[in-house]
Amino acid sequence: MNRNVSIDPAVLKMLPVAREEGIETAWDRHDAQQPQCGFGLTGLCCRHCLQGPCRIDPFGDGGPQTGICGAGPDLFVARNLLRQVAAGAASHVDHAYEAVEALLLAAEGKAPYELQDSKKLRQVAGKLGIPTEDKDDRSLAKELADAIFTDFANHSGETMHYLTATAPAERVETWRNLGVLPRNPDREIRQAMHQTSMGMDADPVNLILSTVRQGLVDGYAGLHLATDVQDILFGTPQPVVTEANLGVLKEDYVNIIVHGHVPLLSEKVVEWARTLEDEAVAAGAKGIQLAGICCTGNEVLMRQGVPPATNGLAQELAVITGAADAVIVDVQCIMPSLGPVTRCYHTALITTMPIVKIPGAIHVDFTLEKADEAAQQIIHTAINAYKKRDKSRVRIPAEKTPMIAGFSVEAIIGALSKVNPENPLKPLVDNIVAGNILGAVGTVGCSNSKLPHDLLHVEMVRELVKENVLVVATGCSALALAKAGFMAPDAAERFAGEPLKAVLSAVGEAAGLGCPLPPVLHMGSCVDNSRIGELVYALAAYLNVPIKALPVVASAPEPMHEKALSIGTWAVSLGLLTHLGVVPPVLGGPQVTEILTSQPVVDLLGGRFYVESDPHKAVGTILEHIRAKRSELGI
Ligand code: BF8
Ligand code: SF4
Repeated sequence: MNRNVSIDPAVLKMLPVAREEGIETAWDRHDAQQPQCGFGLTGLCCRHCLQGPCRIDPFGDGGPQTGICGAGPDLFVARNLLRQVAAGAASHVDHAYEAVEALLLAAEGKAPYELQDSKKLRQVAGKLGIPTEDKDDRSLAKELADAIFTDFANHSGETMHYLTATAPAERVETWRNLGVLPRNPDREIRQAMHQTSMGMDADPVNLILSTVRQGLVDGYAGLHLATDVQDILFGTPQPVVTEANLGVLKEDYVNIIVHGHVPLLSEKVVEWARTLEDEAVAAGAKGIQLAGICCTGNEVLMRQGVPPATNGLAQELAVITGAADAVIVDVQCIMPSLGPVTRCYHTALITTMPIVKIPGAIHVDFTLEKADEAAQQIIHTAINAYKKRDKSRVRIPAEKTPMIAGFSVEAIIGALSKVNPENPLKPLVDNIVAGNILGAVGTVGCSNSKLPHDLLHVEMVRELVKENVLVVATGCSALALAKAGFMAPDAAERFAGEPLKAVLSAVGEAAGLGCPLPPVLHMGSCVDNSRIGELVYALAAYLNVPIKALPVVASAPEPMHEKALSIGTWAVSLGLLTHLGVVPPVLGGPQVTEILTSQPVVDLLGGRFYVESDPHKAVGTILEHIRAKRSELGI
């Protein structure tokens, strides 16, 4: 493993420890996979029926050009892509569905969750047209949950209500004209599986339109829905100060790591860790140190100030510190390798969901009704594991970086309203018009073993903020940027161009933050890309232009998960230039690649995909796009 694997100093310290301990990591397994299969990489492998696998020769030099059924390269690629995007959407929709179930049970008093944000409850109910006056929170929450469930039961053929209630009218019209509006999220995901099975759709263009529809399913029945409901249940984030990276683990504490995506469990773990701290002290520890990995980590970071241990690709290293007493996982982005790696240590790996079991893990059945019992059992298991910790194997790297998170749209508007109470967006827009803020980029998504870990996130953002581009971040991208110091109190001073720095200082001071706003605002987990959406809708509405006219770009510098593809598809469908630093498996289909990355999709949706793995070139194109949009707007 001689390549540049990561720029995170904690990772670079931990990898030799892993080697010393004889433990394989994702980077070792990445190397063992080389060279990866060219058919798979280009999307030219089909296993959609038992006559296959069929493969198409990507170079056209004599090998087969169709599968056994006659499917050609663009059809292979379009079908595979639709399945991937549908899988990404399914992940987010399943997540959101559980949050709505929790909302309903909380409203009925059948599950131990509060409705923490009455204002958000009323706002979300209001957008769905539910009258809110003279209703207590519980009955309104029940009505809201029922109204949301009607989308999932919708057999009318009408568009999903949550989408029309949330998305800008201009977008809804565009999508209506293309015939891509989703009806019932479950029905659309089912149909995508049907449409891509053997002997079905043979038209790559029609399959791409269905892919766009899946992007909308993800955006509205996944991202927006999950964020809205989670804010109602757990509160809308406000700025919190903490630290990021493996150094947040503490030698003399019971270290409990929450990992996965859905805060229904992790919020309870945080609550009970605080309540049962005395038991940890009785076991000889100084207390309980909580830490997060991946997006459930982001959820409890945003609302509870729990420090993130690291991002997805480095998850095994948190265990290899020898100091993780329990790793509690719910769903998504959980490497199966955590089973064998935790078995090398005293670490209790605790699975909690019926659809995520890992051989060797302790399974604590998490149900909404008995959430408190499950969380208590988990904390007890962690404290017991702590008692078995081998102190001689503890190797916590010192790295940790101060950070500010918690920038929901409400928090951003709250800070701006200290500058202009009547019209909070005005200072932001005025500074964009004046060029103090050149534009905005949302950096989102994962880390990917194909690239040096964190490098693209960090190098791109370093250049962007120097060029006075305001960055908003979510997911593992946000965690990479936090670790690298872009969310620290001194980040504006260290990284931002002078005009941007002046704006961030003025807002930070007015908002009483005690420091400038960081040039990278942490907006939350991957479902919280909905928050970036809300901000973009608000800017477009303020300027009275379509989203595609804004000097705004989306970027997933190191995408890994299928969810990154479905979020990216949603971003393109909003009208945004959407950068990917890793090429998805589409290059084997020239027509599909052309449609997704060039004028045809710009004509239809206003946005397009743009793939570039060189961070400097990517920033060049992004800045060019932002400047072009500015000049089209006449600013
Ligand atoms: O939902 S960024 S590796 S943790 S998929 Fe997973 Fe990717 Fe991280 Fe968050 Ni998002
Ligand atoms: Fe081959 Fe067609 Fe079956 Fe795919 S669906 S495996 S291309 S025969």
